[in-house]
Amino acid sequence: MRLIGMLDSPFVRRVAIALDLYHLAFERLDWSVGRDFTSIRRFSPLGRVPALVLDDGEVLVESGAILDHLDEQVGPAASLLPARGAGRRRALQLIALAVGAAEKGREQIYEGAFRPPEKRHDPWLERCRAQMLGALAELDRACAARGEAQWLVGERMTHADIAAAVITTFLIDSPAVALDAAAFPDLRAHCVRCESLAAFRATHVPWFAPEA
Ligand SMILES: N[C@@H](CCC(=O)N[C@@H](CS)C(=O)NCC(=O)O)C(=O)O
Repeated sequence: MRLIGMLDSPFVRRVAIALDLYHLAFERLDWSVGRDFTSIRRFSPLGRVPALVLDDGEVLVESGAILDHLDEQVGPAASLLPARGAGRRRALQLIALAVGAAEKGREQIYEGAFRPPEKRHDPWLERCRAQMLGALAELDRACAARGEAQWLVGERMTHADIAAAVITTFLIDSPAVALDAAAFPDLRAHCVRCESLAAFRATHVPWFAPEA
């Protein structure tokens, strides 16, 4: 398997962490969405990462769809997503909030990276920031509400824990967003704890600014 995309993308990173935790061998193509746009589009017509190229050449895109395939490969006992019921719904809800917050952060980053400064549209940036902060506040509440429990859903780490942690790191690291994580103390504590684990440490890279 080949995973296309750089690890400063939280979408790529959550797939890389799951591959590691699942002990699935893969090669990573460290392609930038700016510099390597043409190469990425040879595999993914959207020109987005992550894309996962399977051994038979099939290409999967969108982190959630890629993880769905990996979960199926490892089976329900090892899967990082509950198989059914309230736990699955809760995990998917938290993942949607985390991925949505990262997408709203991404919009703020791309405004500076891809649009000329004189065309910067502040109302759009403010809207994205408000949406991102709303989702983060909900994730912070979820982290607070679990009390003494180690993980956000059930007794084991799920994709929700991974997504919440990596998007928080992404939003803190990106200079265009520069999230003040002190505003979300329980989410920040969750992030710090996850980032201390080996699979997270192995995939944390310095911020790499996208270029047009
Ligand atoms: N919802 C998508 C988001 C993927 C995404 O936005 N990736 C960014 C990199 S952080 C990208 O490819 N951006 C290039 C572009 O959209 O032009 C996922 O979960 O995979």
